[in-house]
Amino acid sequence: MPSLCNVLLVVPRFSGQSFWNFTAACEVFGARFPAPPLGLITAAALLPPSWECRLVNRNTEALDDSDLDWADLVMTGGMLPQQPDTFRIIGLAHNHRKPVVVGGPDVTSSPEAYQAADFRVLGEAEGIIDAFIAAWNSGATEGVFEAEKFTADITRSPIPRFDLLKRSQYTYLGVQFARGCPFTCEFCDIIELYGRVPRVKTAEQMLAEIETLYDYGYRGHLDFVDDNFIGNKKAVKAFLPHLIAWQKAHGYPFEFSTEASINVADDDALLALMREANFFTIFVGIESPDTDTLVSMQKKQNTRRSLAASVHKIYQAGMFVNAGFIVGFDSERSNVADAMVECIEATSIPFCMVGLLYALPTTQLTRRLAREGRLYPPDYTLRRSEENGMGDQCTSGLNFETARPRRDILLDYRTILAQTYRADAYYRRVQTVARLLDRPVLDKSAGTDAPPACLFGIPLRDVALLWRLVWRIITRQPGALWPFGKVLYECTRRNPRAINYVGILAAFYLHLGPFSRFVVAAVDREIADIDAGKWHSPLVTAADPVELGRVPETPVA
Ligand code: B12
Ligand code: SF4
Repeated sequence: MPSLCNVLLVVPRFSGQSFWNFTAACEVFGARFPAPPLGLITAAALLPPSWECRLVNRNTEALDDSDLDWADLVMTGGMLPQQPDTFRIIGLAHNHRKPVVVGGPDVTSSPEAYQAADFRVLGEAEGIIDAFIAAWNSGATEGVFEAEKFTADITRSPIPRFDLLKRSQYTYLGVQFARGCPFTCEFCDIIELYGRVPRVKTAEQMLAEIETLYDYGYRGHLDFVDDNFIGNKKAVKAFLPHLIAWQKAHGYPFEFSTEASINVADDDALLALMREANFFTIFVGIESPDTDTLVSMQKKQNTRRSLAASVHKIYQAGMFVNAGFIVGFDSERSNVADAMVECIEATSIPFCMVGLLYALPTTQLTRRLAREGRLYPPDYTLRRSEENGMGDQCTSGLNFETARPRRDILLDYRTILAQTYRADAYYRRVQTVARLLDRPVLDKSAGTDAPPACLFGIPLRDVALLWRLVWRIITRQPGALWPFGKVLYECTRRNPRAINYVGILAAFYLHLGPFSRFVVAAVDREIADIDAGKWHSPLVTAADPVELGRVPETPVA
């Protein structure tokens, strides 16, 4: 007889204010949260079909007592900023006497933090979940199950349980083609969690996932959540023609985004394939404009090139670039603020995730800092995020003794944010994108969806979106109305195919403008605390005073 179990999957809340929550942009798109929990719904798909699953996402809805009463087992987990809420969920479940399984990247990186959970499933679930299921079926009430690293065969990964999602809650949905990345950036945990040899799904498997979403009626933005979509170029080039054929056969119902290393710009054939498949944006880790810093963080793929030329080439291939930048590296110089602002201007990237360096658990960086006696205890960040509602490395970074004085780094950081996210500066970059972005003309003739209702030839949905966007700019960001209007007007006349993307970037700014000011205020408070002698390094003890912001000369083991 098949085993029976009611499984309640609970997505923990992300903590506080974050660059990534995009609340105001979600409102424009009529959604509650940007992205769905792909890890949890993939794990759910690996459970026996006879087990019944329900999903509650604490970022979009309430977890009720009745949900917990229904469950035999609660499954939860996620990433570091979700840790505090995962602990809350464990507590709530235990109050209802329900056992809890925690899985996902954070428990994999820091299993010791989750001892309160009854079961911990570490690593990629494809490689280990069967061991947990067998233990549960044989009556086990606790256990730690650890997958062998980087060996999970993702060609056997099932179609995620997209049916568990309330799709209208999200601005976009995600799929995954590859796990792992061939590079070795010192601060990165991807290579420690998913390995350096990218493993990919088969084309049939990917198309089955995409077709499932299509059959559910989903259309629009689909994100390839890959660590580095082009990590295995040969495989991605073999896959893209299938994706293109599928898109053409279905009248291009999806437009894609992903994350890729900057060397994507070196490969014309790859860019052409991505264009034809209808990729419209890529997130690229630029990290620093300083070559020495890039070399010392082992990100050599970003050196020996003009970053601006590479980024503009991607615009001309039809995709706008979002980018990550980091402040706080040991080798950074005192001119970092000017150099980074210049780089952001020169590349004209509107959406820049400028964060403070954060030593994530299980990275080369963390191990080095620990060896050098510079790493702050893990509770440093959690305490800060709990106390101040701070959610990510914008406000909780620098969890180590910095090489340059901490105050100087913070000052540079706030300068970069303040300059980058002024409305005129942001929209100047949007204007360049609007001029350079060469979106393809897509043959949508094979589509079978009924044509959307239109007003003066514009789909009503787009009219409603534009209205919601403009209304919010008028009421919340009046200072951005003129620069936005100017770019929109010029784009309508010179490059109308880029209009949607001007709208998307303006929606992002509804979040990024106020968020940058929130971060600047938080940084100013920390600088004031340092000046007033109120900020203390967690490594400083009364018996062992260390000058603030100075690297100890004798490394502690
Ligand atoms: C897409 C993505 C994002 C997206 C959105 C994700 C979302 N759904 O909301 C965005 C860009 C917003 C984001 C932001 C951040 N992210 Co992120 N993100 C990813 C990425 C690239 C893919 C996530 C994904 O969908 N994976 C696909 C699924 C199938 O894989 P998976 O989650 O690992 O799930 C598998 C197993 O872990 C397991 N599993 C997962 N959950 C559960 C639960 C149970 C019960 C069980 C049994 C098993 C299980 O089963 C799955 C199948 O094997 C991952 C890296 C990666 N490859 O996963 C990083 C990753 C999760 N992010 C990470 C981090 C640090 C962040 C940030 C804090 C900083 C940053 N990188 O910008 C922010 C914080 C966001 C916030 N709001 O505060 C780290 C987490 C490290 C940690 N110790 O927790 C990762 C691992 C890598 C990285 N450095 O970016 N992220
Ligand atoms: S390129 Fe990106 S995913 Fe790859 S190791 Fe570097 S930071 Fe990590």
